[in-house]
Amino acid sequence: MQFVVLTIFPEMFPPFWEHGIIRRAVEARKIVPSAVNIREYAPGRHHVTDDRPYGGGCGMVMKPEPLAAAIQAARRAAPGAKTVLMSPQGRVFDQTMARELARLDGLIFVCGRYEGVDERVCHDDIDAELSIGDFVLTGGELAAMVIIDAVTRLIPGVLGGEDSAEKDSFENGLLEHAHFTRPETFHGMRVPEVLLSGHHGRIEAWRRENALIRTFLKRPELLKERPLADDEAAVLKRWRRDIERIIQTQSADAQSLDGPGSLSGGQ
Ligand code: 4FV
Repeated sequence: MQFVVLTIFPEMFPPFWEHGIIRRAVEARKIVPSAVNIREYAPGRHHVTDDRPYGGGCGMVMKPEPLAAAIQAARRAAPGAKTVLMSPQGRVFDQTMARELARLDGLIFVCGRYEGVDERVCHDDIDAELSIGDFVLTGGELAAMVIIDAVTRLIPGVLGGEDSAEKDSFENGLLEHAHFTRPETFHGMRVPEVLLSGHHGRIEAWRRENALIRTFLKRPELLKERPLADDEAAVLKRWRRDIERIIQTQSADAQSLDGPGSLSGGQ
């Protein structure tokens, strides 16, 4: 998969793709990334890429001509690639979109700076606007890195056997189960016994239940849309029974405590 990043700070990217799994993907030619300086497409001695906003106001806007020329050149270098602008107005990136993008031949990232880019670039040269979240960055570069990272690890063969995307959070709409490694006891906290049992069936059941409870406790909204598998429904029913039993015993104790003849003598 080809990644072409259009930015006025191309030097930000090599440190990113020269480390870890992304570096391995480059060496295995699973991805072919390049960062291009938009200034190279800005005429004149100063290669100006920004100018004051029409209508006044603070900040600067990125000029359309250098961007359009840089995009045309990138499209020649990466035929079939989708051109995406990183902007807070874009569709918010998530794991579902990461899976979609990982199926493409390539992506051309337009990284804005200042107040943003001239709107006419969006009209002619941009296939989609993407956002990594409802907050404002100083530039689109970090957003491009986030997307390159999340997409690259989904390209078949990038993640070795030891770490597979199948078990990812959000992969099956749930958060991932808890992870433990040596030592067995840390700060008095022991690793759940079942994980030491070597009993793969019980371990797998524990991990599914643990993923369900973590999702229920941390991101309950994720469960709302998601159909429940039979074993998950069984787990939730068992919890509900346990919770109801606790409530019953608690209220029974409370009555025994408060009722006539109780310690409090029913005051
Ligand atoms: C952003 C985001 C983002 C807006 C103006 C760059 C900045 C500046 N990009 N997701 N959130 N971009 O804040 O993608 O040009």
